[in-house]
Amino acid sequence: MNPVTTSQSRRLPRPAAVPGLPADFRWGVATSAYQIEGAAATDGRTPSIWDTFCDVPGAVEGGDRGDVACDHYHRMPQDVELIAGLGVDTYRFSLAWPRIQPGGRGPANGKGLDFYKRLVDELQGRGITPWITLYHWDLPQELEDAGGWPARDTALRFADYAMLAYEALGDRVAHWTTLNEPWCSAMLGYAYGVHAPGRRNLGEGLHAVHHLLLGHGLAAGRIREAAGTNPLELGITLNLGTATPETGSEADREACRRADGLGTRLYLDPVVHGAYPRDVVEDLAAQGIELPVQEGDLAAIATPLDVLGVNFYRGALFSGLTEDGSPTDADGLPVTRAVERDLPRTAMDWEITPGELTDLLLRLERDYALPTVITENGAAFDDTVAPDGSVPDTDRTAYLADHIDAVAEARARGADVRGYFAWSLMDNFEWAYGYDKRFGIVRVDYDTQQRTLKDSAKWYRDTIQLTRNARTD
Ligand code: IFM
Repeated sequence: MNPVTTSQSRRLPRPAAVPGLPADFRWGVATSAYQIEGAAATDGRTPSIWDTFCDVPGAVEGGDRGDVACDHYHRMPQDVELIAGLGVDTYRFSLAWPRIQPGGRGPANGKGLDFYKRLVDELQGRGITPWITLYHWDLPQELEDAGGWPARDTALRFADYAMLAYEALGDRVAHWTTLNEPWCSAMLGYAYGVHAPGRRNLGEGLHAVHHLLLGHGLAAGRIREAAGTNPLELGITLNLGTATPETGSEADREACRRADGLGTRLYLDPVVHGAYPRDVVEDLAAQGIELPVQEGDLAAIATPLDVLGVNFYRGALFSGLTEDGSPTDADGLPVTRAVERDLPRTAMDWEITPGELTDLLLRLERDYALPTVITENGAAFDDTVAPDGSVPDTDRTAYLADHIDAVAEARARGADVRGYFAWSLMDNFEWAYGYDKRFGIVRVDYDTQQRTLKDSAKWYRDTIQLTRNARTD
């Protein structure tokens, strides 16, 4: 087992100006609705697939659920004050579809929208730019009952919901992200069953991919049309990594092609270039899976975007052989195996690979040429609270420092990276891991709902300020 870093394993980095970041570089923090809001049955909100999934015994660590979470729904003004205190210019949050359009069909729920209008007011009153994500995994349960993302109709429902949200908030909010991490929605939710709704069927997972992308494209097209000449920065956020071959062998390079194909190109090729990657389509066909593409879908999916949101946590090394050297697995399929490296890890057991963020950003620039913003980056560690109440999270601070340096390095080498948002503003409901895994730069005491700035939050605040002050342009 490789080392999980501990709070003692690194020295606390000193805040310093990050060279090479432009004056208009965006600094932010990010959250999502189900992970922080709580108030699951308040003001007309109906259950999402995550409320249902949390009822399944064993689905979520400790039987945790999002009913209360960080109680952000009731503590929103104080939380915005907290955000303002960090000196960030942007706050990325998601709208809860079952709050805005209970059941996923029909008119908007005024009370649900009011919450987000108040949030936008609070943010803008403090000079913070709201950055909205329309879908961060909380599909209304009624739509899952009608077939979920493997069903085409869900894409149409999503576009309708997106318009309800845009009509209510588009006059004041310019930054819109359609989906957060469709790979997770589709593959973790429908193929591997470890996220809501917990289905385990590869074919359904791939149908979900297409309908998520279709929903993205339909929503993007309608938002762009409705925006007219109003300011609009429209994008999608993908979870992206790097795939490095363990050796120069043909088998390892093929494993990387497959990993990159299913993890990156399956999303970015249609979104940016209007076509699914041929090699991935062929690999899927060999497994009897066909993407349910209809006439006009790819044109919709390729609606022009202004920005690509990149969520980066780690890169990976791949082998095309099993541990005992076989090129095929038990089903006779070619092996795509992530190989463990002797690298420090986070509490999620994820390898820490900041240099691979630079590699990723340069590759995105080369192959897709869209401006990027790091819409999530951060780490879970097992925090300790010191006797004086402080949280000396040296490892998280070092993780942030190394990844921000990696962003600056990518910029210096030509990648058009325009912002960095730390995941997450505060500890929250980490999906199937429940509340055990803490990603926040602000600690949440779930018994009292008290928020405490961790050392990483203070470091982030000071780094942003020093970087801004150092600018001469
Ligand atoms: O907490 C999640 C977030 O909801 C989506 N991106 C990854 C984070 C850490 O697992």
